[in-house]
Amino acid sequence: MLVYACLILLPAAAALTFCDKETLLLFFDKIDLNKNGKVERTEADDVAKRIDVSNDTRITVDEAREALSAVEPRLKGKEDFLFNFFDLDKSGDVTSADVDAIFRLVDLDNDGANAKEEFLNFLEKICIF
Ligand SMILES: *[C@@H]1O[C@H](CO)[C@@H](O)[C@H](O)[C@H]1NC(C)=O
Ligand SMILES: [Ca+2]
Ligand SMILES: [Ca+2]
Ligand SMILES: [Ca+2]
Repeated sequence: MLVYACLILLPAAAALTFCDKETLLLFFDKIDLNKNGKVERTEADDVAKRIDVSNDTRITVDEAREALSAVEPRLKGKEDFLFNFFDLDKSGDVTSADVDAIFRLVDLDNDGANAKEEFLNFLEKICIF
């Protein structure tokens, strides 16, 4: 009952999904550029800009395949998983709308940053491991 109550608070786009937790946490640590244990919006936007090779403010799956492993070599081969995970609205590209949605879902204390604990909490709700 409690689990059900949590799930209906999430938008359909963030429905239960298979997750590679190790990859997600590796990526989280990589986006946390100043290593304070939280992903601030500016950090998320900076990393998104690096992956957005064409500079059109949207990340395509081709750009993810091309540029993600430059952010962190160990993410090689995980590009499609990460792309699909973060394309929350399933529009076929990762945009600021997806990043907005992630922050709304993860940043429960509303301080403008996704703390690692908040991120883990989010994964517990939506991931099948
Ligand atoms: C995108 O922006 C970066 C940084 O400003 C620049 O180095 C790069 O050449 C730009 N790429 C394109 C395709 O315009
Ligand atoms: Ca940080
Ligand atoms: Ca999207
Ligand atoms: Ca927070």
